[in-house]
Amino acid sequence: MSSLNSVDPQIAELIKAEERRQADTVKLIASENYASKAVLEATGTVLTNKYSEGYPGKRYYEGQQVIDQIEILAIERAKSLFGVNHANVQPYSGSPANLAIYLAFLKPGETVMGMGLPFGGHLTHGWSVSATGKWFNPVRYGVRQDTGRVDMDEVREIALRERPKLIFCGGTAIPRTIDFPAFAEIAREVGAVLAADIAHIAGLVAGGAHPSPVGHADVISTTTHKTLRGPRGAMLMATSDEHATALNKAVFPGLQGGPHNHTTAAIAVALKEAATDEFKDYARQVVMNAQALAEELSGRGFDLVSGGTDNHLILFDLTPKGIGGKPAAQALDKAGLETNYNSVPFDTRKPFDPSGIRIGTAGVTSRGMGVAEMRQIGAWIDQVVSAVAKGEDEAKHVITRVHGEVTELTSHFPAPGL
Ligand code: DSN
Repeated sequence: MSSLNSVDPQIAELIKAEERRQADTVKLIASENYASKAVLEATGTVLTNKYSEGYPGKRYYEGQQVIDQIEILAIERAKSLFGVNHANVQPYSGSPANLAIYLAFLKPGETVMGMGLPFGGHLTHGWSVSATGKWFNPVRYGVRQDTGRVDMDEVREIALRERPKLIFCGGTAIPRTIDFPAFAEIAREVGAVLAADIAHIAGLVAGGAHPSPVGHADVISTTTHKTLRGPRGAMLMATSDEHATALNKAVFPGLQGGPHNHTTAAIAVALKEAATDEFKDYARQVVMNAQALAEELSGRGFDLVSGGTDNHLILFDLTPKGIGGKPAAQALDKAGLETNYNSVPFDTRKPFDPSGIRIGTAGVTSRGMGVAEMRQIGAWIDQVVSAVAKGEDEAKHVITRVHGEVTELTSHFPAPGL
């Protein structure tokens, strides 16, 4: 970063500080990962200088000789990796990608059915504070209180009653396998478009560690930076020409201007990496690690939503531990264990001070950590949470000790890209 160091040493120092923080921390945020050095290099290039409104072969600016090739490579790699006929790699991130689905298939005021945010859905699946909840008519499904899992009979009942034009499956805090065939059957029965939001599990789908929505969902939306381990970005995929045309028009000119070509190139790189056998092993290990960590936490008295996990994600309710999710997450962060506080289904507390914590194993698995390290991390989470529930003095001592142990562990597992 020699130029950055001399032009803007303040920003250069802050970037270095963030890199050190990422290196020394156990990243347990379920939606984050470490992009490879190759992905990072592609994002920091002259591609950022170019405007390319339109699509390959049909642009509104000249000078697309190289950009077209890059975007075509990204599209072809997405199609081959996920087994779809069409891919749009231009959405700036997950929320714009999902908004494009609305623009493609719904008129304002029409009905969308999605999982409620506190049950694990996403804001853009029709939650009230989102444009998607304000401009459309949202109806919601959740999970059963006794199992913590989606009840497909209930989903069908709501769909038959409300007749949504669009159904979203998938979300941001779902620890269990998404039943794409069952959602597809319901969508067909009520004549709705089925959108599978696989943002969290895209890497697992690509690596064969979660069933694919292809052949079931009409459209698939994903971010590219979670388990897929690419740059911040998103993609929309479809099998039929008709859906693909509608999505393309919705992304551009419907919602966006020029695509971020540096991101497109980095997406292409990440898709190439995700097509390797090594990535398949990674995806399998992410799930094995999550299951080991879930078992450790469960054995230590943590109340896991749905009792465990099938994917990379674990959501737990701290009510039995006598502490809220927020103070627990803040204490864990001080100890070098990075998580996020999160609502749990049927939460009685507010979203900014909820009962739960959400964690995931995508990042730690990218660093090469395995089951033994997951058991250690589970023990640290328990020690910090139990200490902070007892009071500040006890917590200080434990946080200092765990922080030292975390730094020692992370020094043996260098993170990709750092
Ligand atoms: N922020 C993402 C997540 O953490 O799941 C969703 O937008």
